[in-house]
Amino acid sequence: MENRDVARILRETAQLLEIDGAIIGRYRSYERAAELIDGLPESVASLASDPEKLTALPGIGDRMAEHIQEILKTGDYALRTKLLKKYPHTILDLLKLQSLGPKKVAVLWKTFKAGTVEQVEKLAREGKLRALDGFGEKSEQNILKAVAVFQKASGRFHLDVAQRVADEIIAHIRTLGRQIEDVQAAGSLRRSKETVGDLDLLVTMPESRNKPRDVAAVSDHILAFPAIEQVLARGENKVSFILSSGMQVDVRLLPPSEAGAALLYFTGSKEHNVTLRSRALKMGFTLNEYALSRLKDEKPVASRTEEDIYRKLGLAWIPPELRENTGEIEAAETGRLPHLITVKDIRGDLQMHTTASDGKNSILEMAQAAEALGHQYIAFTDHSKAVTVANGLDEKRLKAHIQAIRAAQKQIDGVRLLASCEVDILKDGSLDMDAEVLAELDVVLCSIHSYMNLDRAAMTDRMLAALENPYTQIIAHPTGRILLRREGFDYDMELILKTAHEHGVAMECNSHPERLDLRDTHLRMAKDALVKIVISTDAHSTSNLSLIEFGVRTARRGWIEPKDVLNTLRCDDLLAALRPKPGAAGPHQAAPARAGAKRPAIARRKSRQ
Ligand code: DGT
Ligand code: CA
Ligand code: CA
Ligand code: ZN
Repeated sequence: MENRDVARILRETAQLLEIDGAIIGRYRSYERAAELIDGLPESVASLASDPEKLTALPGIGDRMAEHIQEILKTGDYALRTKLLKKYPHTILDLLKLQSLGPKKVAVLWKTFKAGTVEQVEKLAREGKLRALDGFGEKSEQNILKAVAVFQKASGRFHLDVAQRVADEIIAHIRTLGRQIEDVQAAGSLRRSKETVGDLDLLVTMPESRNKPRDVAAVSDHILAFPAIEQVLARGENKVSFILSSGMQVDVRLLPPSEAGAALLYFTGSKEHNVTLRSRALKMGFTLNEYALSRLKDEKPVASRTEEDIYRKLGLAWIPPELRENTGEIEAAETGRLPHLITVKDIRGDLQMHTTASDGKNSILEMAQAAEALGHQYIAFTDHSKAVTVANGLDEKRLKAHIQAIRAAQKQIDGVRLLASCEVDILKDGSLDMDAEVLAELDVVLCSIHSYMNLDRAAMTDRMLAALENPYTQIIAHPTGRILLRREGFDYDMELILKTAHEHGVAMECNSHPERLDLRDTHLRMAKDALVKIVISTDAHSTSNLSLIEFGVRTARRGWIEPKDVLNTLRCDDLLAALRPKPGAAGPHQAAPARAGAKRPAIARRKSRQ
């Protein structure tokens, strides 16, 4: 059990006790224990194996130590379970509403048995709260406002949205000019997590401008950002607010001497930080958001840059995307950190749509936009006929489309145009296109768009059948998830990856911010299974072509290196590395004569590099 789980159980017990009307001292002791355990550098589970170590912690007496042992042993706490028989778990959400403390929550429960945000919202709307003791018309209004903020703020945001908002706020803060030294994003955004809960921004103030007056001026400016709905906190070194979109933003103001320690701390992840802190302790240091310091005399030894701190801990600097405590610290210690892929390594885009199916732009428009981005090749992957809502192509229309792609190639020479199709994988795993037409394509991409709720066994069989089809070269958005909306398919990922490797089928990392599929952890599994990756945009318009950034950032979280990714290769090498088509000679088929013919424009591009 992790510290935070133990802390959560203790904290919830404290909150439930407070609602239940327990005496102050009683719930405070749970609250304090929760706080202590949350900030503990070592695992409370391992501490607890020696009971004396537990009671040696400040504020933990014999009784609390017993409670903690119970939680570690049973995974829960009897008093909490008992209180949850009396109150629904959702009552804890009410405490998150600004303007509702435990006393008022208790009144709402006693009077109306109201235990959810929705129930309280309804009561406030109907004007039923104003008559209660301690409430009034004004508090009804405040509750409705707080409910709106809660509903929006309880959500998470797609990575691209968070990045865009962060860029806007950072640009706003930068207009302060020399009043600040630097401003950057930390938190899950810097780690490129697929969704972001809130923004954590760090503003470094110049050494000479650290007086309260300067801090106040900077805070004033930050809080003048237009879209602010509610200011949550305004202190000496932090301002916090909620935007009208519901996104919360925490901005920390710091001196340059602490910038590295703060960046490290607020980038997280929490799990990475916890492990770093126990490493520091073992080496005779303490690590917090201000500095890495010597344990014996509290003398700071590193704080200005992250590199300094990692170095003092005997570690190489760790890219933020890897900071999830999944082996990156060991890798940094032994010089085995991966050389992560960057956007610059990408030479082409292997999934995009045109007006032939559901895209917004023509073949030529997409090609010109891709050329402007510096791509050397792109594959057109319009949908096949089963996807009727996307105006999918049947055999006849696909043949005509292939001809249109060949014709467009005559008008453009900076980028090689590959004929492909996003071929639907039907319910039984067969492909939605005749073999004869599949044979004509330069690349065959396959994906699922129907019967998404098959059970695990059926979905696994369906995927296996698709992989076994000799034409399948790439599986696009392999789990079909839509972030914040739809879970991915349920299938045996390990078996599918093993089979993909056996057949030489590559897996896509779809860059669309609503997909990011394969996801980080699956990408790492794929890499371990020696499955090749393709990072594509699935662009449905020219502007979507720049989404490749988010696929690359997700791939970095999956420890992916350029050598793992097929579209870091030059076009001919890519075509040779794809699964050989039926009838092609040898394990590494020569590119089809048509597509393999060297074009002078490509040769020129190559020689420029
Ligand atoms: P999010 O906002 O849910 O997408 O995820 P994060 O990782 O941005 O989390 P957030 O905003 O709660 O905190 C930002 C970073 O600050 C987090 O990654 C690590 C650090 N941090 C925050 N609270 C704690 C804590 O209680 N203990 C430790 N060790 N680190 C913390
Ligand atoms: Ca955050
Ligand atoms: Ca935060
Ligand atoms: Zn589409």
